[in-house]
Amino acid sequence: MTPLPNSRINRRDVLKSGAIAGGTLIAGCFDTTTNDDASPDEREFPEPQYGDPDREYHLRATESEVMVATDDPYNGWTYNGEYPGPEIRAVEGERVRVTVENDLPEETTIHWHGMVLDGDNAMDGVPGVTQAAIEPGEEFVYEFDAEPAGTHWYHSHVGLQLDRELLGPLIIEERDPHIEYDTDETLILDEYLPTEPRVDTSSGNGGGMGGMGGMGGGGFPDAPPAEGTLINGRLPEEPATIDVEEGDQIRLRLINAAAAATYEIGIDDHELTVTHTDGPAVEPVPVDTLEIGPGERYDVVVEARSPGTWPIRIWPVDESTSAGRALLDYDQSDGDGTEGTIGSRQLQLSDLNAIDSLDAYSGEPDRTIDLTLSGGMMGGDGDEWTIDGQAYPDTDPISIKEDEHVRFRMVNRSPVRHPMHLHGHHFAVGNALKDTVIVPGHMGEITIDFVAENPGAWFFHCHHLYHMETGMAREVPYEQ
Ligand SMILES: [Cu+2]
Repeated sequence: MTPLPNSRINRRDVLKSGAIAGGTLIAGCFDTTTNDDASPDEREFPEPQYGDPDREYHLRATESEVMVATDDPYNGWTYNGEYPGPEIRAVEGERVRVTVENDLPEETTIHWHGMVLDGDNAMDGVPGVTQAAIEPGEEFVYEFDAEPAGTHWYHSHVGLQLDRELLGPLIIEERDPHIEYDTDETLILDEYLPTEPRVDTSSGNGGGMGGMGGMGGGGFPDAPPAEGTLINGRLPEEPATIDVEEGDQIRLRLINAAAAATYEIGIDDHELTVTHTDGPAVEPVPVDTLEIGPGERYDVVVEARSPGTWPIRIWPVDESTSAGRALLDYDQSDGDGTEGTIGSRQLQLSDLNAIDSLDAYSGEPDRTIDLTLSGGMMGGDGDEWTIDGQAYPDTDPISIKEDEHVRFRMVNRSPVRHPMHLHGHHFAVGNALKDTVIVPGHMGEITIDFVAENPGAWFFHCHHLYHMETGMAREVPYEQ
């Protein structure tokens, strides 16, 4: 099934008109797991497979009050009334079952970000692609193998729900870690947005679109301005505290759950030794700071060798939003805050070297796909973010075949970062294995390589929620 030129199916128009498009045209665009004659509503989804789970969890998506600082509650949407949502934790290789109950006023799904879901495409949580969304009052049972190990997370994959606090940590413990540590703590980084999330086309906030010819003047879809930065759901006035003892090695699991912000993180007077990215292990590399984009995860080990109460600082890159803060609080400390300095060694992608072999990704690929990341002003309606000029859902699929070595060569013709995420696979980028990677703005180029070894219909998209929502996404189906 080669994509047919000039035969893009406008699914939005199909929906609008209520018409069912002709079978042959649809067959050219949708993958083989779907019904050839189906409108999106009638599409067939992969069949869920259930086994004998080792762990069971229950998540209820519900409207609830969120408290990020004393006396400052707002109405958000949460899992089980908690923000961040309850931790789901399992050991590598276990089978995990999560029953999701939808108590929201609209439909929802959950995506298990970082799980490759080998053979479990039906559990990927992409509405209209891998399942029909869960209607209000209904539930869906997800089940998956805890693979690969590492720091992952789960979140809603419907509309802008991620930015209403529908997210939580998903931690898969390694059976045989390549590093030693005494304790592990998860830090979830997020924007403080106490209002209903809406696509902002007013200002081009968050990246300075004005610098690009023809793209100034506002109107580019972006996130609404955040009112602060949260670490584990706390504003800096009442920060989350990590208790440590002198001499401990603390593994910090960093998850950027923000809808839009890329953050830089550093700890006063402490070094960060980077040990994992997006789950997979890397050769330990000491730095002072690192940048983490939406959807990305980094694990770092911090040696507690400087007693006191130190700020863990998170500051948004390229945005005027105020910084977030947590505390590293030593046992013997009197609790008074101490301030120090943060060095200038910033982690680079080229510093990352995967522990696992990258042999499968070496050599010439079987299929190379060039993808241009851009915005609608370059040729579309002006209110879209695009991949090769197309805005989802009015897009051709990127079809691949089982067992192929596939290469995506991305170039970013916009001035802002795009954290690109591929579902169902980890990919090699440089010498690392990741599932989300920032493509820098201003003609930044990133090449990823992956092996097509997990048949299904997968999603590939920018993890800036407002870029995804306004078009920067594609389906990646396996041809038969
Ligand atoms: Cu983007």
